[in-house]
Amino acid sequence: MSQAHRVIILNEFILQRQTEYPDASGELSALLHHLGLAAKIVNRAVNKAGLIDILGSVGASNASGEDVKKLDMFAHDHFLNTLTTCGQCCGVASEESDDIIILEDDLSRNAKYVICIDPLDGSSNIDVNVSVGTIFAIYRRLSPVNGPCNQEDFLQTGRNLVAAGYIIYGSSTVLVYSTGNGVNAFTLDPSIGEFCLSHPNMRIPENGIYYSLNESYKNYFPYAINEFVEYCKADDKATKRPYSSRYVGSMVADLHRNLIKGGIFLYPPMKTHPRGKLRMLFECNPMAFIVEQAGGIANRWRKCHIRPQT
Ligand code: P6P
Repeated sequence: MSQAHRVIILNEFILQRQTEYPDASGELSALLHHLGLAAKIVNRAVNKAGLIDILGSVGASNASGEDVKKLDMFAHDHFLNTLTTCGQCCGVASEESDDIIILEDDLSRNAKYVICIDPLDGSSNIDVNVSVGTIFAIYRRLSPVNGPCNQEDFLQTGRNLVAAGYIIYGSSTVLVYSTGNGVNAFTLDPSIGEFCLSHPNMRIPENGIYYSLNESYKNYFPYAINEFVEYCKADDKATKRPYSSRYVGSMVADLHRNLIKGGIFLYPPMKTHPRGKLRMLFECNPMAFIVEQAGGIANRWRKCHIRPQT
């Protein structure tokens, strides 16, 4: 088979990239491999969600006050189980867990990485068969090895990220990640059960037509945001803009589209949420890392200036 058509599977790619770092120990490679393994298990459940008793709510809410779906907890349990047994991280912060999960076994307590994970982002879309995703962020621990990790290990700036990525469970299941040297995406081939390199060295297009935000909050947005949206909608003949609105309500799906087609995704702060809704640890930091690694720009809204609507 010609080199051009040879399939490169995730684990092969991870190991190939590891050779670029002579002093790499292989721990990060093993961690990424195990995330891919857990993703396959969650993917199988997401694809069967309508057939097995896994839809609907567990009747509880998470630390963010969001209704926890059964599939949220399934994803949390499987990613946590994989991360606990792989011995490559000393702790996990999950959006579905109120506290950090400290891994104390001999192997894990010596591991040098911690991971923040949103096991199933966009879960409000699960019951209506819209794409959802897992988001992960990997940091080097600040606490000394051979002891328990602590909160400071997780509360790091996004600039300290060692790696980040997401898995989108949609019409196909795609794992997208970066270790700081570009972004690569792998599409799951169910016939062989492997994530195969499908989008090498992803770059956000210079120009994109999509603007993506939940316009129902228009009356709560900063004035400048509404000005921007009106600019995109301007429809007089002379200045017809080529823009189009797309909003899934699942950050992974909205950002994955923009990564491939170009465009802007916004979740502005609002009068009701002056610091915005998206979680810094589980959504903003990892997704901003991916966007910037793909040549895009990511920005956190510092202050919420609400000018009176004229
Ligand atoms: P809204 C999902 O709950 C999420 O955190 C992101 O994935 C998504 O972009 C956003 O919230 C959707 O929020 O308020 O538009 O439903």
